[in-house]
Amino acid sequence: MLENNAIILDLKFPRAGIVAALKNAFPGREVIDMGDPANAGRNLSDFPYAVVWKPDPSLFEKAGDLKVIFSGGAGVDHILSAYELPDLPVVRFVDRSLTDRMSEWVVLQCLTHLRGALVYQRQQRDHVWNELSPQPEARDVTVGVMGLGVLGEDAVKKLKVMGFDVVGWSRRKRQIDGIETFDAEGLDAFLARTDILVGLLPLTAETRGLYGATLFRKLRQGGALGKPVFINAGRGGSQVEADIVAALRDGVLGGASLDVFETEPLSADSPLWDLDNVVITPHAAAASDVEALFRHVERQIARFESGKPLEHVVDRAAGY
Ligand code: NDP
Ligand code: OXD
Repeated sequence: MLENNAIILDLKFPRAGIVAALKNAFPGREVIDMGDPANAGRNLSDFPYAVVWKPDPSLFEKAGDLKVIFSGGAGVDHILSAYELPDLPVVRFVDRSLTDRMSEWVVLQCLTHLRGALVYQRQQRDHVWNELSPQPEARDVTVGVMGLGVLGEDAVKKLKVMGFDVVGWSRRKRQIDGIETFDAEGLDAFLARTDILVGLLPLTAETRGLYGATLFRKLRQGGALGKPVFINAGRGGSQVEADIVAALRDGVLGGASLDVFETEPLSADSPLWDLDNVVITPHAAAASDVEALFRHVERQIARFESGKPLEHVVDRAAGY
């Protein structure tokens, strides 16, 4: 057992959820909640654990004796890319509720584009009764998922249950029952099969700016939806928004659903807001449930303090 077993929290999440979840979390440990103004200026130099989401830039300098850093979300780009991090284990958040929510969002967006929901919404607003025909079935449409990690693997399985033809792409070749998979080398073949592209990649040096004009032109044209659709809930830094807008205007893409953006919040003057065939959600595809996050941190600290290996440790070289 460490002499000081306290936890620093620096989570830029809604306060009410944090305060409520803290009532029953971390028994027997001091929690220094940096969201509480009473802790401003507190000496953080000898605390072993930090749980962070977009932390204050000076946190890692001030907390010089950390042993483990816990990310408040599944993605870790908010810490890996922004700070000179000490060489410590970074544990990311992996949780059933987060995974389920992401798959709900992905399936919803694929069905939205499959069933012409945006067109029907406009028609309803204009009091127009007009059936879109022909209506393709899910089995006529290939959804290609980029990123087959915790979230991508769950999403491909649930898309399959909905009847879609599903293919997947990841850095290393993955085996998933019933899903044709491609590795990094197979990108062009994967894109040529894909009618609806779903991005569930982490943001790393390799994935930055990946979803741009060159990639969109490689997607299948003339499939059951006519034009390909781009859906992204990974990270906005992987997409080039000017290219998305141009591809939608030029008919290279037929639609898009975006939960993440190059800069968040999305600027009020972005042309994306006003394109008919675009769904925008405010980085809300799969929010972290704070109670579940604290339970996950408690489990990992218990492992760490009893000498067991931590789970979900980020590969710092790969960046995710
Ligand atoms: P994982 O680390 O479990 O999976 C990442 C996947 O991406 C792996 O399959 C990995 O390949 C693949 N990958 C990484 N880099 C490359 C690359 N250069 N080329 C090809 N494939 C690559 O992450 P999760 O599934 O848990 O989460 C994915 C991302 O989703 C998070 O990093 C976060 O950015 C985002 N997210 C967004 C949320 C939202 O609300 N919008 C909520 C939660 C997460 P391999 O299998 O070979 O390692
Ligand atoms: C995450 C996110 O990474 O919410 O968990 O984006």
